[in-house]
Amino acid sequence: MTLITRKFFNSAAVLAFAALAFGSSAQAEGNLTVYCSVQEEWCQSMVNEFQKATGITVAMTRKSSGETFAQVKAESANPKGDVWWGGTGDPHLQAAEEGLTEAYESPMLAKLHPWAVKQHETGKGATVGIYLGALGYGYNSELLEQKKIAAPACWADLIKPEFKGEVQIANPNSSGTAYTFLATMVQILGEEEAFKYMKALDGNINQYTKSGAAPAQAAARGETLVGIAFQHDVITPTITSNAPIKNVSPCEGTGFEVGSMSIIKGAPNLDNAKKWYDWALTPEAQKLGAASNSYQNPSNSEAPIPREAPKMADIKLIDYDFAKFGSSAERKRLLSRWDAEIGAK
Ligand code: S7P
Repeated sequence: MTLITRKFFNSAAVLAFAALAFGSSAQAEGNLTVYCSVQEEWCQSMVNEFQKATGITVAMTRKSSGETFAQVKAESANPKGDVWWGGTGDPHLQAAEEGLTEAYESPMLAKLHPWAVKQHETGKGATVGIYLGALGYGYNSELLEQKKIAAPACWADLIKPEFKGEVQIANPNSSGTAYTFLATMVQILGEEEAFKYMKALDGNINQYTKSGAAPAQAAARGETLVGIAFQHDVITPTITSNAPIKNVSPCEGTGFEVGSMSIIKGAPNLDNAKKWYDWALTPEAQKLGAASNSYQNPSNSEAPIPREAPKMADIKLIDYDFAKFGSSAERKRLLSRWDAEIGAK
């Protein structure tokens, strides 16, 4: 063997050893398709860091929770996605009940807060909690002053005549945020009163958006006075661009989400899906939320709660019934009623 050939074989052996020992990202480790339902910046950062950590190549699509549920269902005969990461817990529970997602017992479960494990149990192992966030709304304080309207503090304020054309929310079919709002009002007021409230609110709505966070962003830009959204989405524009948007925790109390993750049944890359699942439950991965300006409470008990995050202990949270409002029958029924009485008008 010449010196050059020997050198080549030596360095090849070193490289092979390094790849085995450290899971070198230089080596192709296969692929993974992730359906992501949080904000694009956080989705991208998760993908980049996972690729660096594992060498697995990730194809990611960002869509709202209701839209992703519909896509996973539509593709169920020939699944294209491996993991659905993020988005409100109700449609993840519906997917679990309808057999669209796969049960998985991650070794990381032992590290999670009880509310995240409860989501896993409710979904019979086919989903898990990854973050917690409370619903609320934001108003643009400059517009409020210009329009000389008293600051709203309750859900009831949003149906007052002075808010006509001033409120924005997403459509609950596409958006997990807006479905959380619908289910929250049903739990606070009872179903009949809740639908009366939704009709009255409809008179004040200027636009039903596709994405749940869009109304908060629009309020921050002054395109609507009020945007109903998760409180962590309301505070982001103040932090990133000092926008004049004030966060409201409604006086009657409010619902919340257990943002979730599920492995898609029939995932073409099941082993890599499990690798993503385990990694996404580590404190290191969960810190990427706040680093990407998303301020939910993470599910790993060793992951820090971002100091900017709305304080859950200060919010009057209802005892949201995830088993009921995440069930297939209830979600379908409430959305059909909303379509018939509000959306179809
Ligand atoms: O922006 C983050 C977040 O609020 O978005 C998720 C949401 O379901 C996706 O938006 P849609 O309402 O459009 O479905 C939440 O889970 C998450 O906290």
